[in-house]
Amino acid sequence: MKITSAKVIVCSPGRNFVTLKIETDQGLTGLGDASLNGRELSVASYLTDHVIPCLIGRDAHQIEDIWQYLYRGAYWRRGPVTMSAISAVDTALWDLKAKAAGLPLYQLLGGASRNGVMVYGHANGRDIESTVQEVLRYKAMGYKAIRAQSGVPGLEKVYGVGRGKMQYEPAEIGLPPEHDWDTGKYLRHTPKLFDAVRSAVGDDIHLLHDVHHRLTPIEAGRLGKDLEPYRLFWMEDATPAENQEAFRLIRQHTTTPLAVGEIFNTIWDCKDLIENQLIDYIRTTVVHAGGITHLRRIADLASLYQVRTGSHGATDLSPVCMGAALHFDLWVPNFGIQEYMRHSDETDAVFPHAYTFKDGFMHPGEVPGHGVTIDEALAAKYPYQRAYLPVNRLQHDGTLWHW
Ligand code: CS2
Ligand code: MG
Repeated sequence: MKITSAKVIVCSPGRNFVTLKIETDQGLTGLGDASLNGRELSVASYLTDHVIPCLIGRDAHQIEDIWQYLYRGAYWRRGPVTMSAISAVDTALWDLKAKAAGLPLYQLLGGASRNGVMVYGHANGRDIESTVQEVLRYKAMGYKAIRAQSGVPGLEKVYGVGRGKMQYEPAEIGLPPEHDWDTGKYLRHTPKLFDAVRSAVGDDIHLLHDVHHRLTPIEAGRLGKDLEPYRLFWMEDATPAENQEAFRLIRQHTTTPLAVGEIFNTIWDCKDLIENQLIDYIRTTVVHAGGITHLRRIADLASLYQVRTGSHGATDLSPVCMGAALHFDLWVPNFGIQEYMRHSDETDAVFPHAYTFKDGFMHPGEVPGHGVTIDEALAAKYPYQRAYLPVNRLQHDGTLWHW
């Protein structure tokens, strides 16, 4: 099955997405997500200007050889732009191979290991009371796992508090919005949030929280200890993870499970965390960590240390990524949970898909491939608009902090 052409589709149905479409001499097409929030055009160019010319004429069935060609052959290895481009090619090739076989993608990986994929929803609010109400609303929708994020008294804007819609999208058109940050206010507030949420929602709902890289290791240890009475499913991105060793300090102070990895793009970013059992869930994704091919390697390493998967699934990862991720999730033996931040209606219309949600679980569907397509005519009606993620500055002195 020869690759005859490939193209990049950039569109913005409510937010920016980059999609790679590969066509073959057997009339089959494959899709891969290449969206990198705030740096979309870099990946689009990497694919169009540097990758696609090398794909034409290759055998689409040679997924591994093409992966190695793009990874080792680039000389300049790793990084979010390079790996998002490789991920998109890999995902499109797995889509093609499954279509050629007439099978849903999960069957090529090893078949279903579970009945469905447990996902978590995103409850957020300006204050504790509104967040509690949102958590109860998600419980009523059937979610078994719910992430809770709230505004912090004394801070105007914080990560995770949306603009009142089901889909939380932090990127804004124009230059990066600047948020104030104060760790003390956050550390005093968050245990109160979970005291109220756990009391309201009961013991059977899994509760999650995203610290979003904003604490030092010892502060993360303190928060993890303060949250122990509320038995979180995980505390995510507790501290910036370039220094994987930093998680050892957190581990020394708390038994609250730790999740990290949505911004990782290869196994090398998490090798030490996993081998030293410094985390409990690895959040790497199909779109940013080398596609299905590399994500399987990460999951297999994690399984040796009882680390489970918990892939990122925010609105800035397209339905193409979500579809492929659900096939991966249905198969992977050491599955933990899948993030599911619902996309907008415009996005869902541009990306028709076979996956479904019911009572807190999702299924990728049974159609050949990963089950997600793109309506190119509709996509063309939503042109790209440059948008940026926010930055944080410390409220007391303006130091540029972690957002
Ligand atoms: C967050 C994301 O969903 C999450 O866990 O960390 O919303 C993240 O902020 C965005 O994906 C950044 O583009
Ligand atoms: Mg996160």
